[in-house]
Amino acid sequence: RHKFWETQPVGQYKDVGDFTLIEGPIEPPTPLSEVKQEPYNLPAAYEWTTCDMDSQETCDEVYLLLMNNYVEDDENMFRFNYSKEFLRWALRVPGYYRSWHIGVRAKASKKLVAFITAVPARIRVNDEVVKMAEVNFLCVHKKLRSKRLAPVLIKEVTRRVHMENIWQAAYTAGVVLPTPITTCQYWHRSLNPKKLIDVGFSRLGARMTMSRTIKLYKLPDSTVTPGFRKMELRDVPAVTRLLRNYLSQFVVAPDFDEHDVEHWLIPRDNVVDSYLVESPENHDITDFCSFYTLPSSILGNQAHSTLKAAYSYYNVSTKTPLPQLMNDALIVAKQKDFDVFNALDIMHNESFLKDLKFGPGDGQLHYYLYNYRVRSGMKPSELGLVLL
Ligand code: NHW
Ligand code: EN5
Repeated sequence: RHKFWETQPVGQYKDVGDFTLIEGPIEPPTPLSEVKQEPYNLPAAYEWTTCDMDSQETCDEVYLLLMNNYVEDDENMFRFNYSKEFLRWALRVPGYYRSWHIGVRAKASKKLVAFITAVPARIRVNDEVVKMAEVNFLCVHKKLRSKRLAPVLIKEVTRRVHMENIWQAAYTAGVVLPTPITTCQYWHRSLNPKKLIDVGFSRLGARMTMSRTIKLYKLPDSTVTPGFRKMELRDVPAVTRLLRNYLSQFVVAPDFDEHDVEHWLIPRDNVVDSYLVESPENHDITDFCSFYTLPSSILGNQAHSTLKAAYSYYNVSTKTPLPQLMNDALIVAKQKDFDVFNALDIMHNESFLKDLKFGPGDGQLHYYLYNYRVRSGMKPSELGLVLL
C-alpha cells in the first residue's frame, strides 16, 4: 500500500493497538560517519539547490512555487497562500540550518520545481524532551506529480537532518500516512459570512437568510476583558513561564524557552498576533492568546481573489475563562479584517469551539512523528503542538 513509507522508521499499521511496544525511538542513531555524504540522486534533468531565505530573489521563487502548487482543499476551491514574510518567520527560526531549506531546480531553465524544509525544535513527548526537525512545505510542481519525487525529497531532508545529529521529526498532513499519532478536526468561525458564502467557503444554513446569518456572527466592536493588550518584548519572560506551565500538561508539546517565545510569539504584522491579559490590580500576566495569518487564494472567483484566514496558535487561560479570551481574539481578528478564524480541536480548544459558533470543517489534520513511537490512542486534546 505504501511502497515508500513501509521502508521508513514510522509506526506501521500492523503495530496500531499493540500496547507491548514501548515509547521512544524506533531505531537507534547511526554513527555520523555512516550518514551518506552525497545527496540522493534526482532524475537527470533536475538538481538540488539550497534555498537562501535571506535572498529576496529566492524567497520570491519559493513564494511563487507554493502560491501555485501547495495545499488545496478536497474540492480544489482554495489554495494556501503563505506570505513571504510568513515563510521567512517560519524558516529562519532560532538555530535554523540553511541546508534544511531544500529546493529542486530544472537544470535547463533553473526554475524551482520542488521544495521541502525542516527547522529544529525541542519537542517533549511525555517526560522526554527530544531534539527534532519540524518538516513542512513539501511541494512538487503540479506538472511533476506522481513521479515519486516526494520520497526523494523526504530522504534528502532526512539525510541533512541526520548530518546535524538529529534523528526524530514531527510533521502534519491532510492525508493519511503510516501512522498518525492523532487526527484533528478543523473548525471554522465565520467573521465575514457574506464573503464566505459568496466564495463557496461556507453555505447558508437551512432556514437561514443572509441577514440572519450576518446577525448570528456579529461581534462587539471592542474587546471586553480588562487589561487585554498586545504582547510586547518586555512580556517574553512572563509569557514563557505561563506557556511552559500550560504546555506541561500535554502528551506532546514544544519545549519553548525565552528565545523561542520571542521568535514565535512576538507580534509581526500580517504574520502572527499575540495578546495577553495584564491584571489591572497587580500587573500579573494571567492569560495569553495568539493566531497566525495564512490567507488562501480563491480559485476561480470573479469577485474575490483571497480569503483572509486567522489560525488559532497558542492560548493559555489562568484567570479569564478561555471562551471569553478567545471571543476577544475573534474581536481583534474581525477588527483586522480577517474573513474566518480557524482552530483545531487540540489542547483545550473544545471548551470554546461550540459556544463561540465555530463549525466543523471538511478537513482533518493528521499529526506524525518520524522515528519515535508514542502510546497509540492519543486524543487531539492531549496534543499541545501547533505546526504552521
Ligand atoms: S503536508 C503538505 C504537503 N504538500 C502538499 O500537499 C502540496 C501539494 N501536493 C504536492 O506538492 C505538510 C505533492 O502532491 C506532494 C507529493 C509533494 C505532497 N507527506 O512524488 P510522489 C508537509 O509539508 C507520499 C508525506 O509520486 P506527489 C509535511 C505518498 O504517500 N508523504 O507523489 C511533509 C507516497 O508514498 P507511499 C507524502 O503527489 C512531511 C509518495 O509520497 C505526502 O507527486 C514529509 C508519492 O510520491 C505528504 N504530505 O508528491 C515527511 N503526500 O509510501 C517528513 C504524499 O504511500 C518525514 N506522500 O507510496 C520526516 C523527515 C525528516 C526525518 C529526520 C530524522
Ligand atoms: C499543515 N501545515 O481542507 C498543512 N481545509 O476544514 C497541511 N474547509 O478550509 C495540511 N471543500 O470546511 C492541510 N468550510 C490540510 C487542510 C487542507 C485545506 C482544507 C479545510 C479545513 C477547509 C472549508 C472550505 C471547504 C470548501 C470545500 C470548510 C465550512 C465552513 C463552515 C463555516 C460556518 C460553520 C460551519 C463550517
